[in-house]
Amino acid sequence: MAFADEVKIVVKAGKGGDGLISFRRERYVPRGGPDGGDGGKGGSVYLIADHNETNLSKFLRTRHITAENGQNGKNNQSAGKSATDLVISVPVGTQVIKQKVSTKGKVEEYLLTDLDKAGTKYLLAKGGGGGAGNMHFARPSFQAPKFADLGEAGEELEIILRLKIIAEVGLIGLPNAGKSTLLSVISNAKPKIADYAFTTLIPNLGLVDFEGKRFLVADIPGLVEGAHTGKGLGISFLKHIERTKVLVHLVDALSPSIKEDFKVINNELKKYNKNLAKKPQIIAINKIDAIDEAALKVIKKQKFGKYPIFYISAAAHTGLTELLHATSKAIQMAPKLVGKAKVFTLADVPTNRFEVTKKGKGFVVKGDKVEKLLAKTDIENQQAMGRAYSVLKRMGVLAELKKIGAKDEDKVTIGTKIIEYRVA
Ligand SMILES: Nc1nc2c(ncn2[C@@H]2O[C@H](COP(=O)(O)OP(=O)(O)OP(=O)(O)O)[C@@H](O)[C@H]2O)c(=O)[nH]1
Ligand SMILES: [Mg+2]
Repeated sequence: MAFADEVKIVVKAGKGGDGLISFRRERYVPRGGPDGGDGGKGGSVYLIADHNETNLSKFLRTRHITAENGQNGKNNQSAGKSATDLVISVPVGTQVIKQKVSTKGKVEEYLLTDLDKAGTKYLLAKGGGGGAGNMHFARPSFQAPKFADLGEAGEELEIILRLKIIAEVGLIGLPNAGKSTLLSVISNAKPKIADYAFTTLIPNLGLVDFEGKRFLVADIPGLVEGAHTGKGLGISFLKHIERTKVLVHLVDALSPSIKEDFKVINNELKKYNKNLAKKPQIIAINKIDAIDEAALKVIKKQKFGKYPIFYISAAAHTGLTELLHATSKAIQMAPKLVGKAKVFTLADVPTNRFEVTKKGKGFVVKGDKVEKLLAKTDIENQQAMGRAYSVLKRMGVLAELKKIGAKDEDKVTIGTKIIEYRVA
């Protein structure tokens, strides 16, 4: 089963349909008025947090997400059809991140949203508005407008989706301790179980329904001594316990070194992030069905610091009610996770900003997005320029130019192109 907790995707919202240039044709009416309808809206792209999604692997196949364009306006004053919006479900805990590479090559990250609650919807890329048809432009003095507005381009961006699973409980322990077995017994998850290490290769999620309380448990596989240096499955999955409230630490009762096993895992946690090691932990010594009374007695003499301990058999379902009870209680007692990351809007990301300056008699506008816009605009084509001006207006470029003194027909340099300032 594929698993992905970080993907880079390209999202393109639909273009608005163009307004139509058309004139009524009726019998006995030689020159009908303009009847070109408006273009429909382009489809927007939304993300929605959904508990049924467990990871981001579906984006490995579809890295490009494109919403449909709105239809062009029709004659007889009919509007073109608007495109349907795309609503894409992602796991709860998906963060939307915009990366910006600075001129020195440093990657800066801007968190745009954290979809940390099921049902939360986020507008990722807005569809373009439809252009107005020529029916709107008739005036008593101007009865045959032979132009219409073009549809707006849809927003387009490259974005990182990064999943930090949100589960109340993280299930940790050495390989083969019985984590998957326990998860399969207490939750709706059906993970693979086998008598060898590294059976589980991806974090499994299970929903527990216990005494009227429901909570998510994440099985974090592949932790071994040296995980922080890349051994086992490394620490790539440890980020998925950062947002858990309680850790259930499974220890194999058949191991000759129970206490060592326990320390190994906690050391790895500490080395990854001190705060992980500070999370409330509940110890569950598993497989007690497979040892005799005397051995159990010896085990029970061992202390594990301040942590509460339960002696269970996941396979024989022994001691599970007590364990779940303590876990459920610990979730309620757990401190609220603090330190919410600062959330930015796309406008905060430098790529989308621009700078205007005065230079000699003219002006200069700098900024990736503005320069890209002009690069793809045929400045000899009036209509294309019309669109460019409307985008420049929407971005606030024209207003900024005006502020620093730009007047009609002043020269404005944007990238390699020189255009004229036009009153917004
Ligand atoms: N006797 C006994 N065996 C158990 C118990 N729980 C799990 N096992 C066995 O221990 C082995 C490992 O169980 P898993 O649940 O796959 O262990 P895991 O911790 O998920 O292992 P990895 O996915 O490899 O990290 C399997 O053969 C299970 O049948 C138990 O309570 N008693
Ligand atoms: Mg497993």
